[in-house]
Amino acid sequence: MTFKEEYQKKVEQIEKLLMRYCPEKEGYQSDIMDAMEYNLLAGGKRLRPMLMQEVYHLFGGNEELIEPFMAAMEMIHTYSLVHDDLPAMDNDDYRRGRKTTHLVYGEDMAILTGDALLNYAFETAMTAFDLAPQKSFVIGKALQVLSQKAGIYGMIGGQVVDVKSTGKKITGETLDFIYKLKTAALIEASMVIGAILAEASHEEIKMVEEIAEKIGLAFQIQDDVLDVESTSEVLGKPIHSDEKNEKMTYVTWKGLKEAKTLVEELSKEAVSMLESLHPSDDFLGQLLLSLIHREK
Ligand code: GRG
Repeated sequence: MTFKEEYQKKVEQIEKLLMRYCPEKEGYQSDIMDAMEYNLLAGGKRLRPMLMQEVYHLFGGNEELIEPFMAAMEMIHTYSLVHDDLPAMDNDDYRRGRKTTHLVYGEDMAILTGDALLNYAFETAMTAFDLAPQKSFVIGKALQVLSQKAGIYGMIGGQVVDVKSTGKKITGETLDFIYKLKTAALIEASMVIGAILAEASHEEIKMVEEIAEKIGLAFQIQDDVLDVESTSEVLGKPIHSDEKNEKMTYVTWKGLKEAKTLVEELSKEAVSMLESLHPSDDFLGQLLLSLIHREK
């Protein structure tokens, strides 16, 4: 099987898993389940759950308890997209090739959909206690990482500085802070949770976090590159959104060529660190390298 075929197969497996973890549309509040599903099953690269699963396997994990965490991670990522698209934030009309939630369900429901996805992510992750009660300690540790990396010391913290910096000239240091928190934190959480649940050692978990930080930074810089180089048809969301929102990016800071070089350097550093940790994992290494030239 080629890398592309293997990737596609894994995406399909993750989509089936997400379908299983979508809440039933029932009760007077069924509109919220409908809006959650509209977003969760809208496609997307499924990168975060895939990274989590690959790292889990890398350290020998082979149990079901990873699944609720994979679903929870995609729910948190999806909530952040729903809220980021709101009129009060980026005010975007398209996401993953579909009309954004506030345009389909109204702004009030879009706020609630983000809230619901965030809360349901934790309800979902905590079902791991029922699947593997004997692993309660590592499940608790994984929940700690999930909440911290999504919160004020992670993604939300990064988004706060991003919002506050809009239209302002910021330093490269501030830009790095934003990228490490806004984007890298969830990628770190995904990979670290895979390692924690597979009971990797403390040193291994630290190394995975460092690898993930590099990947997260490279991923955001590539997002900046795509915002100026791609098309809205390929991306499924508007292009030139950074310019519209008056945001400084790596492309405006360093220029397109240097931004691309940095994506490549950071990704290759991450892969060589991964090889020193586990020389044999072909798919994960290829997945990380494929992100350098990703087109969406
Ligand atoms: C609103 C609390 C709050 C946070 C929003 C993560 C974020 C912060 C906003 C989303 C917009 C954005 C540019 C985020 C940076 C990370 C990023 C590039 C997200 C898009 O992730 P992909 O490319 O999306 O993995 P798919 O659709 O493929 O899952």
